[in-house]
Amino acid sequence: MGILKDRFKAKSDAMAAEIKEMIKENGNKKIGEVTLSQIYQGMRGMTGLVTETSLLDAKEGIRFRGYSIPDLQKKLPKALKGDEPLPEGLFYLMLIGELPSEEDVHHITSLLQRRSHVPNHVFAAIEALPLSTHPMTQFVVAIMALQTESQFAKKYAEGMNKKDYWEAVFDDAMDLIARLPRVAAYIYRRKYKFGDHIHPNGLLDWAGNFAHMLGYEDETFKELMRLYMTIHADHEGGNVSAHATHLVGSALADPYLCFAAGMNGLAGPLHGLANQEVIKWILEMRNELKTELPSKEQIAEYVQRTLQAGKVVPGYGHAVLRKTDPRFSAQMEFGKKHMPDDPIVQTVWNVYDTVPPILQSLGKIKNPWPNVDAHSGALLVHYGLVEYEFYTVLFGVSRALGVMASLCWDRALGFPLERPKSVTTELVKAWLQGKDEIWGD
Ligand code: CMX
Repeated sequence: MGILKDRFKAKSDAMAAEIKEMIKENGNKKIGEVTLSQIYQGMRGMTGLVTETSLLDAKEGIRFRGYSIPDLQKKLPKALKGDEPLPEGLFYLMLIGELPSEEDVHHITSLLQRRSHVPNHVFAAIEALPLSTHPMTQFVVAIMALQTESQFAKKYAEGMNKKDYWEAVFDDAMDLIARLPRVAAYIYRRKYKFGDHIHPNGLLDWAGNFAHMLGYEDETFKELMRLYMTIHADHEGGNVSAHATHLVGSALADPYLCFAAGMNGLAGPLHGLANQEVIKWILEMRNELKTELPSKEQIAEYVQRTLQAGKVVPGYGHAVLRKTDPRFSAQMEFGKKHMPDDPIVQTVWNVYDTVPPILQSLGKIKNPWPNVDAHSGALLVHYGLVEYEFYTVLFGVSRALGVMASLCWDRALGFPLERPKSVTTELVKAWLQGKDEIWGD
């Protein structure tokens, strides 16, 4: 086995033994109660999953193995002359649970380079789709085409011992992460750059090479990709993309099938598609108002019109967070450092000054603050990546790091099939009248 696999095996064996003991001693202890509104309203606040890679605090934001985004920016290894963390380092942290050394990160970069070959039939599957196909649909089709390469699926068909599941999942996870930038860049260049594809550069890090294959050679764009790939990677386990990946994996579907499921969820406008919706909304506002830099008064009026039309203000609100998303703040810092005078970036900041009090005044929105998607598009537009329908694919490439690390843990810890109980409203009504009970299993 390789160094990374050996370390993961040692960590996960120890954790599996600890959890077994913990369940034996404490398995009947109760964690909270479930209310009727929770089962009707998206299970908000209901603890029901274990995800080792990161933890979301409503007031503080995300921590990856205990480290906040500013911590990661300080403590994770960086590219030569770079300031932003290398996402390979975050992957190591999520998988192993410890900060990586420079050498560990180089090891992951070269592992990913070695595994990055994409078979021709994957490109053929993408080419079979009309050019007008949404990039997220092309992405999911490509992931499904890659599934022919699954080690887990092959070994399971041959009759694998359940003790070996984790290793086949680990191999698939690494292969998938390695191949995604090439697939995503292919979709981008096919759809928006007349199929003028760019070969990978084996000397670059994972995110730097992704930027290169997309066709953006500016060093600060590469830095943006390193930051972007780091901050979008994981947001604990209950969000739609992470939960869908985990749920499908619980049926022992291979990592390609699981990741495709997660990406179908990410493509929803209340989740990852919000990043395209934000920039679309800003561009429409600028067009309608015929100005590059709308005033705060104009923005406030446009927000009211959006709400009156029965739409959400994209990029604002969150199911768990109750403050400005630190992923938004990290991107704002990047904007202040590299492009403080860009009108679209300034518009994002003016929207930030304007929207929260308006949403707050409605009285029903639990979190009036911006989430990660409120900022990302403006930074990309600055570098000329204006094709906003592609933005969720970038999010998806990054999200692979978190959900694949988690899937390795799921199989290493032997998590079973996920199968919560559902009820009918008929049963709920009978239960409210004391005529029936809500069965526990
Ligand atoms: N604009 C207008 N209304 C909003 C709103 C927003 N940004 N955020 C929440 N609301 C509304 C809800 O639609 C809901 O309205 P109804 O009661 O009429 O149905 C009400 O406020 C209460 O919602 P909530 O409890 O505060 O929020 P939820 O946990 O139900 O939803 C989220 C969270 C993210 C889906 C929601 O805030 C939203 O739709 N935001 C805009 C889309 C967005 O930015 N999504 C990206 C999230 C981050 C990500 O996953 O990438």
